[in-house]
Amino acid sequence: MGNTLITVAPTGAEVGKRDAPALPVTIDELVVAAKECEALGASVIHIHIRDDEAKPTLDLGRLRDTTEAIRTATGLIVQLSTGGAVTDPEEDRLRVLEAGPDMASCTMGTVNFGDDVFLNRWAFIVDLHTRMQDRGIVPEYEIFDLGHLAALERLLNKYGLPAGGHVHVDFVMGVAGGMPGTVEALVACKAALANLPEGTTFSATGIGRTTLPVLMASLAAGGHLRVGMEDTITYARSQPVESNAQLVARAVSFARLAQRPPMPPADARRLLGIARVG
Ligand code: KMH
Ligand code: ZN
Repeated sequence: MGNTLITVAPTGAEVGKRDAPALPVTIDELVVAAKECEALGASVIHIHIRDDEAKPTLDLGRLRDTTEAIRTATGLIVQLSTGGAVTDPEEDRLRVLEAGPDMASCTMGTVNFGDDVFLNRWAFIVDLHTRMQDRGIVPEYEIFDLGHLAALERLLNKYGLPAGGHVHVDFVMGVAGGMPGTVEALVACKAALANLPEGTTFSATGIGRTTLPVLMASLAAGGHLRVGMEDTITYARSQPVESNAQLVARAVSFARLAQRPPMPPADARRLLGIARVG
């Protein structure tokens, strides 16, 4: 087992600034969080942006400005979310790629998402995948359920490998409507990777109280980690998360205990097949 790639997902589209005042919602706040998390050992940042009212937006200008600001301030790999919020139309989600990130997320199927539906039609997935191939943007395939891995196998068989040639997936576990955040579910997902190209890597994140079991299971299974306030705003019972750095610091200590210390961004670029040097 190699070193651990740590992704920070600092903001997301669902948590309100009022519910979590430490949530980074402005570009300046995102830059501060990114620098702190990089210094601790994160190598990838999964970005959702907010508007002036701290509401989720996919405004292209702001996405470009954010990408540039993070690149100026850090060596982190910039991964923009094409998932956005459940209310975002497909054309806005596709336009995210025009901001020119190193990576972008690509969710591999529709899933119930709390009381909502996170819609990812097959034709939309194909469009995202092929546009990323054309633009040299490396996807992170988001897997909310076991069947999403079968969809990924079908996608790669029909449309070929992603930009960079390496396949990296992220198990997003514990969403109400998706797979549970359990060791058993993670092991089932890992077993299904046997149907994907050799060398496929995975990270995992557990939403809410599944954060810790998923983190420990992923480390034990040779996987990588995603943590951040997109996925959890409670550090421990009755203890709100103080910052994204606090979550990254905890992930780093677990990774070190597992003797799989954090992977620097340059190594992460090589692993993921990202051509651009940070
Ligand atoms: N906000 C969720 C509806 C992604 O970033 O690609 C979708 C999401 C996945 O967060
Ligand atoms: Zn996201």
